[in-house]
Amino acid sequence: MEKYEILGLVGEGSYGMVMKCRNKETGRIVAIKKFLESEDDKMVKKIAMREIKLLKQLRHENLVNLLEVCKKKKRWYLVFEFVDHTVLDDLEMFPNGLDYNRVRKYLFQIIKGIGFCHSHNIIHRDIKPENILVSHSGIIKLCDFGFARTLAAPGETYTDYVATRWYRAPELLVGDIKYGKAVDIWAVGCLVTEMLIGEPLFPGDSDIDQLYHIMKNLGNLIPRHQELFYKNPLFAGVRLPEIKEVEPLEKRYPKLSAAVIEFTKRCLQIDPDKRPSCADLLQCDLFIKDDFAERFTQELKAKIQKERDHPLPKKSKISRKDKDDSGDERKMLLIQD
Ligand code: 38R
Repeated sequence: MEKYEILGLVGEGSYGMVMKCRNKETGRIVAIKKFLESEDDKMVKKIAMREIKLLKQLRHENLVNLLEVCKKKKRWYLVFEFVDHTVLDDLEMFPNGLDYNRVRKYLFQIIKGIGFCHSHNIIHRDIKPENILVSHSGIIKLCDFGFARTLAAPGETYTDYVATRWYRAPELLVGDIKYGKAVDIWAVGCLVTEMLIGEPLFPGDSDIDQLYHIMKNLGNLIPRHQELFYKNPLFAGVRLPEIKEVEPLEKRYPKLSAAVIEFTKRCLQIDPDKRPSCADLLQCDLFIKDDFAERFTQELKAKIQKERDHPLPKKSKISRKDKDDSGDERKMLLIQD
C-alpha cells in the first residue's frame, strides 16, 4: 500500500471508505476501497471476501475493474481502476434531471452490465446512482458488488440482506426469501425516472412508507406479498395502506415520453415474475427507435478502444468535495433475520 499516495476521499459508507490514490511509480490513478477493521467484524470480512470472489469472476466493459487485493494490519484493501464520477454526481450537477439521450446511453450500458451479471447467475442487489460510475467519455461501470450474491440453488434461501431502500423491490420490502434477478430490474425502473426528472421515484422514509409510495403509483401488492407482509414480525400490528386511487406514472410525470413510460412500467411490474429480463429490456422501443442500439453499439466500441489507448486523457480532479449529509437516506440499511 506504500506505493500509493492518497489524493482524497471520494466515498464513505458502512463498509469503510473509498479513496482516490496515485501509484507513485507508474502515476496511475486508482480508487482504493478500504474496509473497516475485519478482526472483530465477521460481516465486513464476509462482504469483502464475497466482493473479491465475484469481481475476480466478473470481467466486463461495463463493470468496474479490480486491479489488486491487499491485506494489511487486519484490513482489506481493494484497488480498482479510477472512474471519473458517479451518476449521483451527475444528478447533483443537474438537479432537474439529465437529458434524454444521455439517459438512454447510460441505461443501455447499465442493462448490459446487469445482464452480464445475471448471465453468471449473480444478482447485484444494490443498483443505485452512487454505484454507477461514469468515465470521461461516458462509459458506464457498475460497482459495489459487496452485497451482490450468486443466485440461490433451488430450495436454498437468502439470509441477511442489505440494500438502499428507495430502489428496493416490493418482494424485498415484505421480506420474501425467494427473490431473484427481478430485484435488479426493479431498481432500473426507479433509476430511469430519477435520471430524467432529477428526483427519486419512491423516496420512502421507512419500509412501510416505501411500500406506500410504491402502491400509490402502482396499485396493490400481489396476494403472496400481502400474505408475507402480514406474517412478517417487523410489520406486526401494521396494516397495508388502502389505495383509493392509483396515480399512474404518466399522470405523475406528464413530460415523460411514451417509450420511457412503457420501459419504466415494464421494470416496475409489482409481480416480479412479470418483469422482463435484461435481454427483453434491450428490445424496448426506447432502444429500438431510430436505430439507437445499433448506432450506439458502434459508438461505444470506438470509445472503449480509445480509452484503452489513452487511459488518462487529462489530469483528473477529485469530483466530490465536502458533501453535506442531505443524501443520508441513500446510505445502506442493514436488516438481519
Ligand atoms: C468515483 C468517483 C467519484 N466518486 N467514486 C468502485 C471504485 C471506484 C470509484 N472506481 N472509481 C471510482 N470513482 C470502489 C466515487 N464515489 C463512490 C463510488 C462508489 C463512493 C462509493 C462507492 C461504493 C468500487 C463502493 C471504488 N464501493
